[in-house]
Amino acid sequence: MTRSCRILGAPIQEGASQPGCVMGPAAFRTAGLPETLAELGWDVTDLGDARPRDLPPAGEPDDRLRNLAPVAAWTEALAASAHEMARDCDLPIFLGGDHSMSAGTVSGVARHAADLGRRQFVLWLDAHPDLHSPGTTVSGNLHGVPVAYFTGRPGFERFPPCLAPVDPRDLCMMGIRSVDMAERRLIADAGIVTHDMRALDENGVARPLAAFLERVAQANGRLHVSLDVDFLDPAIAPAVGTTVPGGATFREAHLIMEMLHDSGLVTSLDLAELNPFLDERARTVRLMTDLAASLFGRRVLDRATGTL
Ligand code: NNH
Ligand code: MN
Ligand code: MN
Ligand code: MN
Repeated sequence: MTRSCRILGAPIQEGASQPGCVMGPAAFRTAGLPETLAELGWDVTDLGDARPRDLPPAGEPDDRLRNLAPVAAWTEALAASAHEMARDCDLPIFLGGDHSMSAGTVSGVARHAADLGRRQFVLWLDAHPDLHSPGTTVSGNLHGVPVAYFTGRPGFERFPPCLAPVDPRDLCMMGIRSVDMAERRLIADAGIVTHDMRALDENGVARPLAAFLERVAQANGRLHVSLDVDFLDPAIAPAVGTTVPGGATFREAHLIMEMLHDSGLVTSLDLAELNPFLDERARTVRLMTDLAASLFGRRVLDRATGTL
């Protein structure tokens, strides 16, 4: 049976410190992402780009939190779209856009899981845990807060209410290697399963991921995957404002996507933080598109028969 995918651009850049993520959705389309997924046998509909109905102007120079009003407006708009898209297709994709987009996308898909009486799991692939609250962020950049928002942490009074918070125990983080003090405490206190880069060096990606997927399957959960470009090593993925050395390799990232495909568990995907202004001959957007293709079923050899 043909599976359906809807694609929505989320050209938000107000959550990041540097401009450029606004060009992310256009770069993914230029790289042929919708066509690539269609060639893999998916029924693909590109819904174009989202935009909040009333988008407050960026910049509040007196405020410690950069662009709070526009990020809150984007959160509301993306949550509404994500809720509908989760209902209307098998696997919605959200093309970022900086990672503040995920406050909206994850809270929206989690609402649909709650409608179905199912648990929403989240695989967070990132150099950063993005667990700050407006009260703890040091940088004031709101791409550092989406996980705290969609897990229902306090301090988000100026955001729309998070209607179906994700249980922090249903989160799994991989690739983490830049953690601020407040986030460190929260990871320990909330019991968030976190495979930092050292853990991946020691254990590889396959075992920790298989264990998490087993938990999702046992719970009959739905699974959202949020892929931040800076999960990848900057040597292979330079198009991101917050590069951190020592990230995932090409094969580690593809293996994760291949295993996710084979699990059949993924119900939504974010491609976040692509800043095409910082790319080199489109290598990052091509790699991100190829990773999405692996998650949607592209493979080297058929695992069952060993033939091409
Ligand atoms: N923790 C830092 C901050 O709050 C970095 C967040 N930047 C990201 N997150 N790119 O993925 O500013
Ligand atoms: Mn992030
Ligand atoms: Mn619903
Ligand atoms: Mn990051």
